[in-house]
Amino acid sequence: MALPSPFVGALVVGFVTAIYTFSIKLYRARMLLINRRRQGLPTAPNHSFLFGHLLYLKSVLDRHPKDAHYQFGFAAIAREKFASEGAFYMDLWPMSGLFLTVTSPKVATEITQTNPKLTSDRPQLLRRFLKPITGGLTIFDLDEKDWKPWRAVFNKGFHSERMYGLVPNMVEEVQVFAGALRDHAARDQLCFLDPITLRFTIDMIGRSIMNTSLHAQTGFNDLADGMLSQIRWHNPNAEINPFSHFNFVRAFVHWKNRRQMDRYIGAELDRRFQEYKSNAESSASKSVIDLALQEYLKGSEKLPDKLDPSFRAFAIRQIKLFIFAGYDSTGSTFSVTLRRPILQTLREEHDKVLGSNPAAAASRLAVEPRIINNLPYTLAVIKEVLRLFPPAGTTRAGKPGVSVTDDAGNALPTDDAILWILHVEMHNSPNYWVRADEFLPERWLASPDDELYPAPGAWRPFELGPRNCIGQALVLIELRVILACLVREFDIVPAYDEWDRRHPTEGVKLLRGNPSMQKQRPCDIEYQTNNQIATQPTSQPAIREIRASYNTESITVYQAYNSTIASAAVTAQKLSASPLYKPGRTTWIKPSWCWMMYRSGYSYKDANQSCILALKMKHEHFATLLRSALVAGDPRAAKEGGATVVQWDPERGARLEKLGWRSIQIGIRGEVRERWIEEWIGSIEDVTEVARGMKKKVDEDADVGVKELVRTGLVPEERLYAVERGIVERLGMSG
Ligand SMILES: *[C@@H]1O[C@H](CO)[C@@H](O)[C@H](O)[C@H]1NC(C)=O
Ligand SMILES: *[C@@H]1O[C@H](CO)[C@@H](O)[C@H](O)[C@H]1NC(C)=O
Ligand SMILES: *[C@@H]1O[C@H](CO)[C@@H](O)[C@H](O)[C@H]1NC(C)=O
Ligand SMILES: CC(=O)N[C@H]1CO[C@H](CO)[C@@H](O)[C@@H]1O
Repeated sequence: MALPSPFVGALVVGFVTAIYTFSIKLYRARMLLINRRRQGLPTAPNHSFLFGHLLYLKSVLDRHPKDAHYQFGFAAIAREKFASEGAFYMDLWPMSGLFLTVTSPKVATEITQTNPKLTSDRPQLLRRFLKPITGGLTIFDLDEKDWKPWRAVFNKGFHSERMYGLVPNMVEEVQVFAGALRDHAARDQLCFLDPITLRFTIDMIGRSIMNTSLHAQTGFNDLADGMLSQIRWHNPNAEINPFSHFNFVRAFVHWKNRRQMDRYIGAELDRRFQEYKSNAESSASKSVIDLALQEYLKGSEKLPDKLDPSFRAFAIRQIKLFIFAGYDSTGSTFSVTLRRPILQTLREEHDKVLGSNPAAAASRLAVEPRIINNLPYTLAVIKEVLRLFPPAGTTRAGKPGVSVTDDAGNALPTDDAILWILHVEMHNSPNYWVRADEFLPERWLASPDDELYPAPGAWRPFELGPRNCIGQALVLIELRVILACLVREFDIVPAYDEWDRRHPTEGVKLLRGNPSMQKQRPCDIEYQTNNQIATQPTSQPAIREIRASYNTESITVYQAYNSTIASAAVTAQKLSASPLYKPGRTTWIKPSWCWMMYRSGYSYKDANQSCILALKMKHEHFATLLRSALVAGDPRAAKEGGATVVQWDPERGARLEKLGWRSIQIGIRGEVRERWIEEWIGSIEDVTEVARGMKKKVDEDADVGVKELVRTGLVPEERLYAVERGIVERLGMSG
């Protein structure tokens, strides 16, 4: 009996080869570190031949809170073992490779500013980290030769003088954000600042980079929500863990989001290009992409019909990178700033420079953007926050034969190493800062003979040298605008202790005695006492706008049915579950709760409408519905085969009284109706009891208002829901 020996033979040979290759690589990786240790250079302790420093790193990380970024583990090693060198090697092969972690400003200066062999090239590792977000190379991770011309194209767009022209647009977004904070303040509940800040940041970036309103704060948008999903699915450990790429679900989600974002940005670019072509001189927008486009096309004899595909593809990736990087730095910085307790001096400066009425600050900034340069203390606060909480570190690729000199005078070869400048430790180290742990904006206003005066090169949140952050002027302007508009209206109080009391967990909670290094901790937003804005009524809605209850996942709409149909639908989580369910030619949905109450008489009016169902839909499905919709009676409906109609009925109050504006009713018919019923309804909930509870409360308490009903959960909170620019007119909202 003969075995299929050639096959087994091949298998054995393959296996032996794999082991052999692995062993050679392992040996080579480990010897890199061992050789450096033998030369007496600073290398992390507890190196193992099999695992390198992976187990050691794990044992250090185990001393930290679970949700802390791994950079804090590196920071702990730097502080405990290598304070006098300011740099050390660590062997993380096969996860990444040999790291040379740098915390000394002197070494960092050599790497990013003074040694031309090191200043410009990024390690491969960074590409692995960014690829899921951007889909390819950008000016952030290109090698020097390819990077230079692109940087020049984008430099023009980010020139600080131009940035002031963007302030009026920024102010508009800040107003929307202030509205969200006001909602939270009125509700008097703990909330997470990060999700609202993140959407706000995306809107800010949309305005400044693309001159577009993305409405991420108030509704669904392909680009904004694609990026948010991308970030949710992004694995920050991808930098040190190549195996994270074997998650196929993640790979699919990333691919899908990327396609969705690319399409959106691509269409926007094409529009800009056509605008530019039709009138190159008058293009008024100062947004980064417009200026980059002008710079790129400058000097072309004759403009091509279509945007050059290679520029287009690069610009798409680049814009995604700006959004990602901007969200990370602006969002987190500002989130931390607002949480600082000592804001009194800041408020006094704003009173003095912007006038004593906080409500007037926004309009003042919009007409006089350069006034932010008269806010030195505000800038000092921002710098101090960026010192204590730097948003990122930086990396460069080591080069054969090139060394750097550490604080103890050792020459450290950079060959084969990833050079990582660790801002968190450099910015917080008592070696380089006086009273390093204290939040002291004064140090940024100190004179050079003051001991608080910062040491040169020790503050590098935007890095220094040729590959510094291209967006730094934008970020510093944005943050000042935000603080100037908001600090006098709100107090944002961290509620970490209360959170921990309510959600007790095992394990370490504090990082260097400080909880605010971690994300996802809630806070309490309150109005600043004696505030003049707080007493103003919130503005009245426009005559026609969509208001709905929604979150990042879905939007809620209502319908009423009789009990047979409703209970079958809830049980099966399918609207058509009951055989008695016979939708009419048109089935109407409604995002306004009070209008549903009016239509169904709080569920008491009509036995056929005695059960109120809340149907949740994904934003993308809701957006698809609206895209094909027309106002009832629009003559275009006949031509297009009119699947969906909308109607604007007078909105109702809690007592079903008519209000001065209108709310939308959407009638779904034809094939779309089938899709909606079968595929687009995400979940079905019977909310009849809420309707009846509301009626009871309204009947019993003549004084109760909507705000109180919202607070007690009898009326869902409905907020402005922005629609895509292109369909405003079709929906009859432009008049
Ligand atoms: C490192 O090794 C020493 C002894 O060689 C041991 O005492 C110590 O616990 C180890 N530390 C870590 C973090 O593994
Ligand atoms: C609900 O409506 C269906 C058809 O419209 C009817 O056959 C059924 O009896 C009704 N159920 C109740 C409880 O009224
Ligand atoms: C409820 O609907 C059914 C079927 O459409 C109809 O026959 C019946 O009269 C309706 N009942 C009421 C109270 O309107
Ligand atoms: C949506 C948006 O921000 N549009 C702006 C584009 O740029 C022009 C010129 O600066 C502004 O007037 C628009 O408001």
